[in-house]
Formats: sequence, C-alpha cells, structure tokens
Amino acid sequence: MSLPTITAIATPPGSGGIGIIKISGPDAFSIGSSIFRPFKAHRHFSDNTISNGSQGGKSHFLYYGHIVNPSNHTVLDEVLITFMRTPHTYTREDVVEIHAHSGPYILRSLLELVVQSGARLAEPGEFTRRAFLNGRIDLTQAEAIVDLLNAESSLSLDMAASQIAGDLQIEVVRMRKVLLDILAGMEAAIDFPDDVGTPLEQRDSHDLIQTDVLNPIKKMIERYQASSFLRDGLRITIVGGPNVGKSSLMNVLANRDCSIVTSVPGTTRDLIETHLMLNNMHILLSDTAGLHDTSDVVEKIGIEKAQARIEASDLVLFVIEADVPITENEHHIFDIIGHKAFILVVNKTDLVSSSFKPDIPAHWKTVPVVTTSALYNRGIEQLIEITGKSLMARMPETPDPIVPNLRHKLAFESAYSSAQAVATGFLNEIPWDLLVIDLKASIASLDEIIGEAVNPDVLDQIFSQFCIGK
Ligand SMILES: Nc1nc2c(ncn2[C@@H]2O[C@H](COP(=O)(O)OP(=O)(O)OP(=O)(O)O)[C@@H](O)[C@H]2O)c(=O)[nH]1
Ligand SMILES: [Mg+2]
Repeated sequence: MSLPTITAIATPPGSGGIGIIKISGPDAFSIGSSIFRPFKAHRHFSDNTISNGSQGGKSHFLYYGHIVNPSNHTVLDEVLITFMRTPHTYTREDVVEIHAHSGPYILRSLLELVVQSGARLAEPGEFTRRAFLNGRIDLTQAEAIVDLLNAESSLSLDMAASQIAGDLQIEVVRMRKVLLDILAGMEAAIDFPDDVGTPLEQRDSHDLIQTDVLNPIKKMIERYQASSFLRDGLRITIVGGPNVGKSSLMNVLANRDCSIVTSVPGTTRDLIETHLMLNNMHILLSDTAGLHDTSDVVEKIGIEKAQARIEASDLVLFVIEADVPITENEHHIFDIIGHKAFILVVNKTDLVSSSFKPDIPAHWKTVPVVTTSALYNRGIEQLIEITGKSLMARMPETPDPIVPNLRHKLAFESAYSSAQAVATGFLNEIPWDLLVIDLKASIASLDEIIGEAVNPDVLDQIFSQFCIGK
C-alpha cells in the first residue's frame, strides 16, 4: 500500500538565493509534470498525464522552465526542476524537487499549487520517516540526522555522521544475530528434542553471550556516559569559601545576572546553573554555596549539593580572595577537590597592589592560577583562555565514533539485564522454556534501538524533533 504524496518547503524560512519545494510519493511525477513547462522541448521530458510512469523528465536531471498554474495558465516562477525516480531517492519514493526563487510569498504560492494538484502538506520529519518506513535507513540513522541538523560542535557532527553511516546499527544487528542463533538452537531443542544434531552447549552459550553481547553492550553504556559532555555540555563548577566572589564570577562568565550577589556571606544556598558557549564549547556552568562548616540547615543542604556537583564536574574553578591569606577552610576545600581538574582563581585583585603575587602553598603549585577581579571585569579573558585549554586537554583525541543516545542507552540496559538472566540461567540449569522468554525480551530491546519493533509513540517523538521539510 503506498502512502499519500507529501510536499513541503525544504529550505529554511527567510529570503535567500533559492528555495526548494520537495514532493515525495506516488503522484510526485504527475504533479510535477502537470505544473512544469520546460523552455525547450526536451527529448526526455514528457508532460503528458498518461499514467504509465513516463511523466516527468529523465531521473536525476535538472530541467529549466516555468511553473504554471494549469487552471489559468499564469506563470508563477522560473525554476529548475528535477525528477528522481524511486528507489534512488531520500525517501525511496518518487521525488520531485523544484528549485525556485526564494522568498516567503513565492514559495508559499508554489506550495499551494502543489497541494491543489494533489499533494498533502508534510509533517515535521515526514520525509525522513518515509526513508525509515521504506527501509532506506534504520531508526538510529534517522536520529543521527536530527543530531546532524542540531550539531553545535565538530565533535558532535562527527558522531552524527558515523551514526548516519550505520555503525551503531551494524553493531546492534550483530548482537541480535548472536541471540537469534541461540534462540533458534533452543527452540529446536525444545520442539524436536530427538532430531537436534549437536545440542546447544550451555557453557558455550553462556560464554558467547558474555563476550559477544554483554561485554559490547556494557561498552555502549559506558560510551553513553563518557560522551555526556556532547549532549549536556562540559560541567564547570565554581567553588570556594563564602563571600569570595563565586556568584560575581558566574555572572561575568555568563554575561548576565544568573546568581544573586550581596556582601552577606552565605548568599548562595542552592546550585545555580546556566548554559553557555565558551571557546566554541557547550558548557554547563554551576555556582555553588560557599563551602564551610555551618549549622544552618538550608546552607548545609546547599553544601552537600555542591560537593555532589564537584564530583560530577569536568573542571572546577576554586575561588579565593587576594586580600585575605588562605584560610584553614580553604585548605580543607583543596583536599575535597584535589582529585579533580581545577583552576585556582585568585579574585578581588582590585583590593591589593598591582605588584601583588598570590601566596600559594607549595603543594598547590602545580595548579594553574589566574588572578581576577570579578567586580571590575579584570583577568576574565585570561580565565576563559585557561579554562578552554584545560577542557581541551581533557577531550578525547579521537572520540568514539559510535555513541548511543538516551533512548538507545535505556534499550541497551534492558537488553543487558535480560541477556544476563539468560547467561546465568545457562550456568544454573534453568529450564530452557523459561530462558527463551528472557532471550526474546533481550532481542526485542535490541529491535527497539534499530526500529524493528518500535512503539508508534516513540516514532512520533523522534520524528517530531525534525523541522518540516526534512
Ligand atoms: N572588591 C571586589 N569585590 C568583589 C569582587 N567580586 C565579588 N566582590 C564582592 O564580594 C561580595 C560577595 O560576592 P559574591 O559574588 O556574592 O560572593 P560568593 O562567593 O558568591 O558569596 P556566597 O554566595 O555568599 O558564598 C559582594 O559584595 C561582591 O560585590 C571583586 O573582584 N572585587
Ligand atoms: Mg554566591
């Protein structure tokens, strides 16, 4: 059963050199040829409306001419048009692209004409959904197209490109085949116990699941965790004792007032977060409650949150005051953050002389030091530069090409727990008809990743992230 023919403006809104109208579906060629008048009689071009598949031009050629409203013969635009015959197209359906002049009015009039001629307006992501439904791409590749369109850094671009090439899918299909082969062996042994030549070895099957399914899935889940900075940004946390200027620093780095600043120590009691771009990197910056010993219940909770956030951060900015010697409390903070990458920020340098040299304990000396005045916006450029360098040093040089997203990770987790139940079940001589249930569940979870048996709601959710025309 073929799907209705759909159409959309495929180029972004606004004025530009050209704008493209895309038409996909069984009627794309007849619609395209009914509204196009070539300038010259082309040998290959046929605008007759006989439905023997000969309408339109030669596949994947560009034709030059006019778009004409057939009901009143008005010319709408001078265009280039291409007819692309199934299956060598984005959607695997017949596709027509009209390369018109850009501009909202002209494109809307052309779109209206295409709709009057029999196409329906496409929903967001519907062209890509067709590519998926027609088997040209799997779900991981469709998701990678969204990532590609949204990529903010070259690293996330590489990641999406590898997923479009199908690397994640290949890996999942491989694991799935291992489980399917074991399933086939078990079902044969259950149904025809006397006819099975070489029965499945429980120990071998356990080992095979361990090496070829469980270990690779574990690696995938680790990759998800390791790449969280690409999705959520690198985490930088500002810490220090009370009143040293942490929130002031947050505000100058973010270039807006995110966090309240007062002269009262203990102003910040909760985690304050903001996203920003720094040296082309996507950053999640957090301001925290000043770390110190306190009996204030609210402040205590804030300090616990700060400590948890330090653990989860990629880089810590440890702020101290230039005009005050390092305190006992700050030695204690150093011990808390000593195992993380951090930069020592000596703030309030406006309160000391210009020849000031921070007096830093000998065992802190390996740490990069930046002097700033958050109040007068001094030293901030240098802080950004050193922060950028420190983050770059922590980035993987050759990032893993296959990185699952959250949906994949959740499916991998459930595939893992069912496959693990099967593997241990083999060792513990659990009856096979019970193991088959877990084995099927594990296969079903892998199927979800590539879209073999995916819930329509999940499909809607994925394709709704696209823009119209993709
Ligand atoms: N002179 C000077 N004062 C500063 C500087 N940075 C911050 N301050 C002042 O120091 C006081 C505390 O600043 P905050 O940014 O609230 O400090 P904080 O570390 O977030 O404080 P808590 O949230 O209470 O822990 C405010 O009065 C700021 O104006 C600076 O570079 N120079
Ligand atoms: Mg504060």
